[in-house]
Amino acid sequence: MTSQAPIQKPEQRSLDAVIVGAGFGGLCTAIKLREAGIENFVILEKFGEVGGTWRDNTYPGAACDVQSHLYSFSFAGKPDWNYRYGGQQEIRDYIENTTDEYGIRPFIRFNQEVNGAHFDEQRGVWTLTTENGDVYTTQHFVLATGPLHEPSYPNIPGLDRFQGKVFHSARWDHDYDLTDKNVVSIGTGASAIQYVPEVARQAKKLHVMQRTPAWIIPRDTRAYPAIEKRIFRRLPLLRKLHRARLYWTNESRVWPVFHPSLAKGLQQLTKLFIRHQVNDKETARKLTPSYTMGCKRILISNDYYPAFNRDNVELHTSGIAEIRENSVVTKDGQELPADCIILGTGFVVDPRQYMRGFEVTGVNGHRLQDDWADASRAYMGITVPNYPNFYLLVGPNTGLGHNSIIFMIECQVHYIMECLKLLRQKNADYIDTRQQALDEFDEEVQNNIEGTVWTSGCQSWYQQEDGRNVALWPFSTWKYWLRTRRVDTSKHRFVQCPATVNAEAENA
Ligand code: N01
Repeated sequence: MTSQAPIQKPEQRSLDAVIVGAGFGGLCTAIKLREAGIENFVILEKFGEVGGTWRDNTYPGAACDVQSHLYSFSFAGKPDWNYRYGGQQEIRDYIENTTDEYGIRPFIRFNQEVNGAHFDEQRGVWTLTTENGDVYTTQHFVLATGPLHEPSYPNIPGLDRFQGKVFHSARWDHDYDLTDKNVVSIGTGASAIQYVPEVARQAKKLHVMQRTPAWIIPRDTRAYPAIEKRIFRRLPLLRKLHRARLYWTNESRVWPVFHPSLAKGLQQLTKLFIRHQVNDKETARKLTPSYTMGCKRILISNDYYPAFNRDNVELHTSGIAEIRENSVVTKDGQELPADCIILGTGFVVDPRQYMRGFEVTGVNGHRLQDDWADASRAYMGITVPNYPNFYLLVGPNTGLGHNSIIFMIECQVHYIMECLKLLRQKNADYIDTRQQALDEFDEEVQNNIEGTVWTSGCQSWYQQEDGRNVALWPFSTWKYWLRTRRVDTSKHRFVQCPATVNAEAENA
């Protein structure tokens, strides 16, 4: 062999990358891999279609609370969004069309639920196994499942005895006709406040079980007229300016997060909105939160509060004592007849829980479940020490309450592509983040969370049970953009695995 010959790896890797999940994150990664000339990858998707949360959440009234021109890829603008806030079907269509437009569908293996991933440091490869027994080996492993995919089912006494229909908001049963039914809806988060007005229009009686009210502000929605769509199509620069304006408007909403006194001011205005929208004073009082606005996610709706002016809608706040065969019993002693119970009870958002059936092992026998035993942590929310070439999308502390998560996903995918570039430049097999880098990053993030509105005294899915916020990015999003432009090489190790070192020695 001459020194010019390509280096033969002793073991061929089957794939350059495996992406788990075909939602926005998986799709973005796939598009950017192809742009970089990498075609030897697959996306493993648990279900039979793309779309992630926008495939699963089909409940009536489902829509995004981030403006469509911003809740879409910067590189795949859509000039003809129908509404400022896209509905579920329009967003799902966007994802499906983008998948086809960028030729991603042939790379997707549907109905492949991954249940394990193991890193072999000798060969520098990940081996992923699936529920149907398939095995994939790959150099890079991107986990793009996101935190909002596993429905959270409440542990309410008697729920399993209920004889009527039960379904979760993310598993809506469209074959079940709610017309003239007695319906009990549990939860008053982002999903419930969207379907409650729709269900109220159909059901004979709707009982809304509220544990904690949400702060809900008006939805500044509007339809884009045909002329505006034409302008956006012909003059993409104007569409981009529109997108930029939406981005900066949303970004300004980060201020109340850091200055809870500002949030308290906004809260006074929202109280007026509630009083204006709800006829009954006592109901309005019960719908008004007692925690500082922004501590839990701020919701937007114009038709949730008015739903309580209907004769067939009743708000219950005492809590649920038990569920019987055909009724729900409240803690203040009312027995509510029920044909159907809708669980608007959110998602299992803690990676330690939603990854419990998914064993991930890194170098030196590290198990992600052990390393995350007290909390999930990732450098920039993307990489984890001892798990080389493993990347998370919308990982710990990179969620948002005030702007578009697609912006964060694009930053993360850019960062991953930078890692891949660096590995090639350094002729290394894997990149492994230094523990110190993660510790410092984590400390910075957690310190910045202190004193924000999120720590002002409420319980939300942003926190794990000990109160630690594991979900949100506590800075402006443009700072995240800046910090993910380049990979700081001092924070990582670039490693040639023994097999490559030996092969190079033989080739020399
Ligand atoms: O879930 P949630 P979601 N007994 O966790 C209550 C995104 N999203 O599906 O507040 C009684 O917010 C719980 O009560 P409490 C968005 O990021 C976006 O609505 O914990 N009640 C709460 O009221 C969002 O934040 C969009 O006291 C129980 C509700 O159930 C995230 O998804 C639309 C209970 C759960 O609310 C999750 O939203 C939809 C129990 N045992 C979703 N357990 C848009 O873009 C829970 N609850 C518009």
